[in-house]
Amino acid sequence: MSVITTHRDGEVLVVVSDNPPVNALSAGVREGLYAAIQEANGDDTIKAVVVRCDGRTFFAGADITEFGKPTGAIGLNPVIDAIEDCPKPVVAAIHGTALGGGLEVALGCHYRVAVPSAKLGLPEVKLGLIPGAGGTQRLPRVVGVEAALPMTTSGDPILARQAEAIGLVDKLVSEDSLEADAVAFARSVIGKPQPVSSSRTDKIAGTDPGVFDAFRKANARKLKGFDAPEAAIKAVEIATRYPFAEGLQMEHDLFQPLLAGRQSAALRHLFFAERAANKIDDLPKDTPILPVTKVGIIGAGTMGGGIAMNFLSAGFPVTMVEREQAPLDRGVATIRKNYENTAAKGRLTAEQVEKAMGLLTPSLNFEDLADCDLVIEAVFERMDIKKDVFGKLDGICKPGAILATNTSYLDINEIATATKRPEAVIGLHFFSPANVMRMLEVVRAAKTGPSVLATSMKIAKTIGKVAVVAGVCHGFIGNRMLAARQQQGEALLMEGILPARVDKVLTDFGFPMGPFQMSDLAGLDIGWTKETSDPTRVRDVLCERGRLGQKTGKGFYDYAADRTRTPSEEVDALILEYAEKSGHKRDDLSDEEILERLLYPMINEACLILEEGIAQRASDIDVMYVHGYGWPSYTGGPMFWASTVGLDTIVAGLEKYADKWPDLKISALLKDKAAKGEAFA
Ligand code: T1G
Repeated sequence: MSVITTHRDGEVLVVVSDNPPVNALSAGVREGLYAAIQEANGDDTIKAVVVRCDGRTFFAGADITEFGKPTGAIGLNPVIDAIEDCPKPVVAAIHGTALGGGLEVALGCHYRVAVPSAKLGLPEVKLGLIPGAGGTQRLPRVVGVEAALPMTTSGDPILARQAEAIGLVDKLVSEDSLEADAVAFARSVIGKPQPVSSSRTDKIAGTDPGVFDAFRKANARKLKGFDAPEAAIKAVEIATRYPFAEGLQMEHDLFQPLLAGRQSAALRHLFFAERAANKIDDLPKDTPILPVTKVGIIGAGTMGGGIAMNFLSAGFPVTMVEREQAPLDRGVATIRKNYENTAAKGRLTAEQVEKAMGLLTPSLNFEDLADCDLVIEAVFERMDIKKDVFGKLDGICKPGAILATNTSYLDINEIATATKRPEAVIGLHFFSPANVMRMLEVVRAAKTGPSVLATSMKIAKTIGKVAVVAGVCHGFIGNRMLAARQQQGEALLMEGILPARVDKVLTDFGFPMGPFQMSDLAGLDIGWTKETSDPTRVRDVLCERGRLGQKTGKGFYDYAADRTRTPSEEVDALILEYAEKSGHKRDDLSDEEILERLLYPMINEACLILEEGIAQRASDIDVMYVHGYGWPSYTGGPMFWASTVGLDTIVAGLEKYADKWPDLKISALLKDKAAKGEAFA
């Protein structure tokens, strides 16, 4: 059965693609589209053409699985040229997502109609690419530079209504009669002069050449380190300065090096890694999913409130429980403030804010959690407190309820012993700020039931999270690897390497912040108490001096009222004093050596995590670090990056610095793969 079929509706030829799951523009689709246009050209009884897709979406782009594997089939550019050159009006009928090559096909069409729920975008930059089939040349000609620049450089799709407003969509049609409405629209334009995107100049004439540098400056922070967005800006500028044919060639010349480059390999790796992370090897596909309609959150603090927002935004009623009225009121007010801030940026309507807030039921009474299908606790990170909470939940919650802990490192097997239903207990480790960070570490305990696990993974996707499954150990996957980096960070202090230098090495690598900026943000006193303070550790001494981080205006750094940070003379002097006293040889380390000291132990810890079966696969660890800890996505994540460095180089580095981490055990898996010249990706 061909993936492309055609049928007539009177004088209109309807071309239909049926290439699940997302109508990717694979070889058969391209060949079929081309043949359909030839059919239209050769039959005088055909006066117009409609192109649409069966299934859940319009073409969602080129077939990423075909990249690097020449298919011998016709390319996308000639297909789009054939559409555009067709002497009869061709109408794209869009539902779902018209993305990448899919939107480029639609731009080759003379008209575009869409259902209101459709989205349109050029997400190629998210794969380290730019549109490679004329998108950077046609889009500005249709919508202008001001709209084309953000679409091509962010890769974020726009809603059909927004697309109609900028002229990308000609008409919004009914959700229930897309084909019929598209055919009617096609009939209405028969015989009229048909717009050809590549020939239009009205939207780009007189473009101010300064707009491109202004856009670069305004987006410098967001685009830092990525190659593709700069290429996209260049390509859009080319569209305003060169004839279409030349521009198309120049777009190709910008596209090819990106396709062959490491950043695109890394980002394509992450694209498939994110989807692989959803798959749990030992969980049958038909594992029953438990019903979740009502959610309970215990704790209205930063984490509890942020977690609650995920469910409120997804339309779940949430009961949020605190012990006292004041923190409960603060928690509710913070949720409202966060929503109103988002609305002020135009990303939510006032009605949506009220709808979300209307789903929230604040409470001081644990009993109000009795009818929740999922309860998530976000109370203090102390085992005794967690076990007390789970003991209460065990007695209150209905049978079949999922009892989740947001702990970031505590032993969930032990927490489960506080209940008579360990099969209902699971870890849902959100990352702060929980309403923003996409990562969700789903921690399966020894007795977590299969349906509880499967339901948690489904819920993660429903609330827009990227989920990675972890086993139980101290710190699970993410924080266990982070501890390895933090330990080395502190060791570097003892060698007289100051916080600002350590942090800069990591921000230059591409992290949003380094270990000491992170400590100041999270608070130095996590896990610290006066009674157990260790005067030989810089962090403990800072806590003793009340330097707890941003929240006290000083930590490793000093902070102004607007939270801008400056190195602290007091702290730097203390560090140098400790370095002297500690007797550590004060090496004059290069930035490269500092980077190796910080990252190589993380790779080793990741390999130990894989050996112990705490993580299912190496690519899960890449997904975890990119979405949970800001590891620069254009390097592919820690395991992909380590593979590009060379696992033998990593092992040699670990051995070279062996005296710096006396208790380090080099992973047998890492050594074995290094010896065999293998990689993780
Ligand atoms: N090619 C091949 N497979 C794809 C694919 C694609 N473009 N998009 C999705 N899949 C697979 C995916 O791996 C998964 O497989 C299944 O479809 C469902 O995907 C020339 C060069 C469309 C919004 O970047 O954003 O066009 O795991 O789980 O959550 O200029 O898929 O089931 O085996 O993500 O409903 C540009 C990428 C390509 C769009 C649907 N297009 N896709 O999300 O399902 S480059 C993209 C998405 C290009 C041109 C350039 C999303 C989605 P499996 P899913 P979803």
